[in-house]
Amino acid sequence: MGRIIFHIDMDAFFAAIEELDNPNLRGKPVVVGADPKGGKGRGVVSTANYEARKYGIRSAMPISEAYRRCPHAVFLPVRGERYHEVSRQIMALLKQYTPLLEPVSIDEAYLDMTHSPRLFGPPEQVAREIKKRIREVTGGLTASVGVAPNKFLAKVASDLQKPDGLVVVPEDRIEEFLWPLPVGRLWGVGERTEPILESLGLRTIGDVARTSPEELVRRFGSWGYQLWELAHGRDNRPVVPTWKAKSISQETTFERDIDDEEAMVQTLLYLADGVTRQLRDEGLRGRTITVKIRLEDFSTFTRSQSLEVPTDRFADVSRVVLDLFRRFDRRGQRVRLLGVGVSNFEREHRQLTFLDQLEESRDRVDEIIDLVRRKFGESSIQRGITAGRGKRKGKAPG
Ligand code: TTP
Ligand code: MG
Repeated sequence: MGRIIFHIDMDAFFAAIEELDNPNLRGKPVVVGADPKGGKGRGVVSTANYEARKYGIRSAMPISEAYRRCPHAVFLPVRGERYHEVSRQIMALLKQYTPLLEPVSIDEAYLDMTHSPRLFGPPEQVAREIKKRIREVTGGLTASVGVAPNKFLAKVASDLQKPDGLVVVPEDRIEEFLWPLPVGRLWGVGERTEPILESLGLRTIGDVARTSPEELVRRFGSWGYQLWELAHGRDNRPVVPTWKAKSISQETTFERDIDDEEAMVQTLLYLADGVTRQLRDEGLRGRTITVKIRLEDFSTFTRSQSLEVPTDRFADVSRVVLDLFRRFDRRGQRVRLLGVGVSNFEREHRQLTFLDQLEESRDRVDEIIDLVRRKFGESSIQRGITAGRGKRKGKAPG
């Protein structure tokens, strides 16, 4: 049997929270991000609600352009603390469905539901229940859910009927689902690659799947082979819960390649904030800080620096991030993507929840016993073969 992966992504997350906290905003175009200063502002859009998207306003677009497109929109500053509070509520809820939960960003996570005891009945039913529970715990936010045999397909599926969507891709209908979709749905294919693929006569994902992999490798290098695999709906990447992760990172691809240093700095700080919050939520501290930069010609660079002392502090990470970024010479090129990561964790500092630890030590009896003893005291558990022999303290059972 194949896997059952859920991808859950909140709808217009920051803007939806603003609407939740201020119902007067409903029905109006809402843009969350930098201050537009009457069209002269610098920086970018964090997100826009669906009303504002009708004007073509998108995440990571210059705020000045958003203002030009819709000057009468309600422009609001980012309230990070509040959004993270809601994010934590949602992640805690999702964790009740499986410990194999991989948060990808503030409003998005993969769940491997294959062996989840919560998966009674058809996955679609559980997906519906999750959507309903998210609405309840947040006080009214909607999520879109994709259910599929792997991460790539689940992510495509969750995006397909946004907002408030639910799309299930059964294992035996992958081609039927995937092949009619435009190439832009493939990972890494954006505004710039799409025309290149189209010039080769490749408009749909099915077109890519029917091209020879050699041809794609010749044009795009090893990425071409990945494209071909994805076009066949193949993706073996496991869902990696944070407690198993080697690094925590977040990245943003800009709607258009950007040249505005201020917007780059704003984005790096946003990413550093997200990554360090995630570290703290998980009780992790890392020594190595990495910045990822993809330029307009797709060349991709990473720059890392290690600290003496592992950290989970925004101040430490953002300082190194900005330093690495300022030392990077982009030779006048525009920036397409920015990422921030922290790795090289100091394991002793992990403060896992008891259930996490149990899950991590599945199949390892010794660790489980150690764990229970640490938690509930030496005499709380005995191995089968030694039970009854040791000196019992307290009341003997039965
Ligand atoms: P997304 O899930 O990409 O966007 P969204 O939830 O606003 O809308 P959608 O319904 O299409 O999922 O990102 C989640 C939040 O992250 C978003 O509300 C704001 C923030 N964000 C930024 O601040 N900058 C960015 O470039 C992006 C993409 C998101
Ligand atoms: Mg979202």
